[in-house]
Amino acid sequence: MTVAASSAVAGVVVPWHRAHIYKVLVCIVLALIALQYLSGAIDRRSIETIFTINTSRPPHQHRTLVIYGTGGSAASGSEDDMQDESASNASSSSIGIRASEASGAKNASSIESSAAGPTSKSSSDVNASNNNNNNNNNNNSDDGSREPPLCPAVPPNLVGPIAVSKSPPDLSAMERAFARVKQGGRGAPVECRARYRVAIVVPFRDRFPHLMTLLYNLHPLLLRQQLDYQIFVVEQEGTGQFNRAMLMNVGYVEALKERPFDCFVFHDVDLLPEDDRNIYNCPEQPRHMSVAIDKFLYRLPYSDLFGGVSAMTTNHFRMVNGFSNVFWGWGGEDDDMANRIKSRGLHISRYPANIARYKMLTHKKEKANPKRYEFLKSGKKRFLTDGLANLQYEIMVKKRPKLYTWFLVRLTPPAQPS
Ligand code: NGS
Repeated sequence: MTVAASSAVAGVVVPWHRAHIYKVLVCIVLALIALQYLSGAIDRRSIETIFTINTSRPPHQHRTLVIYGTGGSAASGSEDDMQDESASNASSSSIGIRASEASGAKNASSIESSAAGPTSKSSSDVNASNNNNNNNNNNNSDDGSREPPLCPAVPPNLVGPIAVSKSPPDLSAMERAFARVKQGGRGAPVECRARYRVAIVVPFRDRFPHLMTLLYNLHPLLLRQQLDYQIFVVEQEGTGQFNRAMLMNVGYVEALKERPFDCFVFHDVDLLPEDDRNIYNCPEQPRHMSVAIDKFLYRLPYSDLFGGVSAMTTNHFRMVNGFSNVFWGWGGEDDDMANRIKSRGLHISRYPANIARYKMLTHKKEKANPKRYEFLKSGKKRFLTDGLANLQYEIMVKKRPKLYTWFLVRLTPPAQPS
């Protein structure tokens, strides 16, 4: 309408001018069409969502962040997209704020405003990542009370790179600092309904200082990520060979006895996340999370690595029959899981290496299992029988200190594997 009117006005001037005005109008229309097309294309690509940190921060802390993942329409970007991005962005330095700008102490205080007690949520919410625009209009619960809205796909209080702290305060100070964490190491947002219910399972023995350091770094990050989470520490009793895989299987079984979880993050006690955009949510495909570790100069040692920190949905973990139980001592159990994943037609996904970064705490290396390559080679014929299917253990102690749920477990070695 506006265009037609202005042409008519132009039409009563001189023909020479009219020709020019038409040209200008055609250019404007073409430019508008191009703009519209481009913005649509950006939406469809949806790899990066640019957003500004919560304005409740002091002005000097306002930063614009780029997040890889699922935000608004960005939700339609799959993890595979992210994985593709990781190749092109591995060395990108365009992202986020510097670690020095977000201290551990600041993170701890930002928890206070962003999270508290558990919320209810159906297990189908694991698929919420595929449908992030589906939300919020129908917030009435069965009894008529008003439920909070579904949390945004991109948590609004993320800070990007974080300064890892390797010297946590003593336990009681830490318990006081994390006022929003509930007994047993549970956290969830109060302002919205979490999209994911996530169990964090930490296989453990003999490294209490490492555990404290991990908790000090992990709780604030998980709270900012608006997850409904619980940390389970599964400790192996005795002094025999450590069996990391079996402890993770026990964590899976015991966590599900407490309540339904959409997914599991299996977390070595010595790895500290360096960026809170490394979201601990439920992956469409099994996700290897500790992509870039300082000890390996932030390079992935090999493409099938699934050790360190990894995430799987409850269904996928069940589908692969959990981890193998035959790997006593260091090494091989994660490679066997990678084989299980592939055998089921799944694949390992990853966030970009400039986000999925960790610092490793130093410790004495465990004795490697001399039979690990042999077991790896023969693994395929045990996939159905060795794992959750033949897991045997005894819970010696179960406790709920403030910051985690703790199991002391006696593992029963499975019958001699073939
Ligand atoms: C491989 C191990 C994996 C282990 C990875 C990284 O060699 O279990 O190193 O280990 N595989 C075998 O030994 C067959 S790390 O240096 O991070 O402890 O996860």
